Amino acid sequence: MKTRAAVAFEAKRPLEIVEVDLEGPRAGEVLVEIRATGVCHTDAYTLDGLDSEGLFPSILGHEGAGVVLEVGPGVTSVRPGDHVIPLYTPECRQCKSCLSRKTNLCTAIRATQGRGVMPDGASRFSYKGQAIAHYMGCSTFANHTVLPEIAVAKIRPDAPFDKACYIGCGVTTGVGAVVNTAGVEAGANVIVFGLGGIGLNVIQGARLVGAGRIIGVDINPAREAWGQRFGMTDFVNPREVEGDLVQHLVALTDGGADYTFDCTGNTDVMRQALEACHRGWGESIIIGVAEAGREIATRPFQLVTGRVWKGTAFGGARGRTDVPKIVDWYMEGKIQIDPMITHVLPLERINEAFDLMHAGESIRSVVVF
Ligand code: NAD
Ligand code: AHE
Ligand code: ZN
Repeated sequence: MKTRAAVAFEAKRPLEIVEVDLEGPRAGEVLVEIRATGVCHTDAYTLDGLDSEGLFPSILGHEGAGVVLEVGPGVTSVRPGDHVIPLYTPECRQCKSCLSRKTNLCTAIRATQGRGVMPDGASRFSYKGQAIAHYMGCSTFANHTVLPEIAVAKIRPDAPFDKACYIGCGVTTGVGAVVNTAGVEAGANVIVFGLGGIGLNVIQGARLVGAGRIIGVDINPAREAWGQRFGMTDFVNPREVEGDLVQHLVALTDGGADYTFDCTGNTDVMRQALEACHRGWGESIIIGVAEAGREIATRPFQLVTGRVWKGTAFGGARGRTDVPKIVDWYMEGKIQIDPMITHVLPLERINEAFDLMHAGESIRSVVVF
């Protein structure tokens, strides 16, 4: 079939809206009509050529929601008409990782996903006879995409696509980092570095679990009001702090935070986040994705004295199990999504979503088909 897609033909070049060819689902696969997709900073990072796994040409996008149109042989868990969210972290429930119960990082199809192809080693997308790579196993910047059955979460049909799509990455990542990865307790003090599409969800997750002080740190002063809307109790703009930022945060939290979260992708900020943790028990969770070649550093003494450095992907969520529950939380009013979606654009204007993000003007842009 033919479908409309925003194709990344080259790094650092705007996406081009073209009609691409898409092969139908093979065994264990589903064809999904994407109705809406968010634009996450990770899409921008790959488009900017900063992703060591970045492939071109490719169809980016990993934060979508849509409807199953067709299923391949052997598919049993979804059928045509089902509403689904594509999962860049699938859940096969059979691999060593899924069975370990220690991680959400299913390994069933990670190798082919990283090479931009389906599990059989081939792409389903092409343009003028040339293969186009899938992205993070999702490629939601296309009106139709093919996904392995294990990489779709079936969701309730009354959830609006233009909001539910954000649960495909940002909401689940931020809220899940608090609930699943850190396990923040009621009353704990939390510092969130970077109050964008992910960081604000960390803040609302911290409020959800009853955290004590929730301190937001951002170089964009406009983010103070945003943080307050979702439960932030204090705001720190590093550019307005006299002296050392870490010392300032440690003083503010009576010796350091119980939990800190990096939602910037900046490795210098990751170090600050670790060192702003309380001696003896503070845990710092890396969410941000750093540019290829960057490394983190700290004095080992920071860990010897009890601080813990962790990371999280997709908020530690097991997609097919947890995503439908997060959709329920949204539909029941336990978490907010609508106010964070600052811009809604047609596919033809998708490049504006990247401009708005880089200018610090959007929290989340959603593209509707
Ligand atoms: P965003 O652009 O919406 O937000 C980033 C925020 O960080 C902005 O508010 C910006 O002003 C702030 N910031 C930048 N530099 C800063 C600094 N030095 N100090 C303090 N604040 C600073 O991006 P996003 O969509 O929220 O994504 C955030 C990061 O999380 C990205 O690196 C993205 O790739 C990553 N991410 C990771 C996962 C995961 O599963 N681990 C999932 C989604 C996104
Ligand atoms: N391709 C990058 C890694 C990018 C990365 O860490 N991605 C996160 C999700 S970001 C969503 O916005 C993730 O899920 N990581 C686990 C995994 O298996 O990719 C690189 O550095 O090569
Ligand atoms: Zn993302």
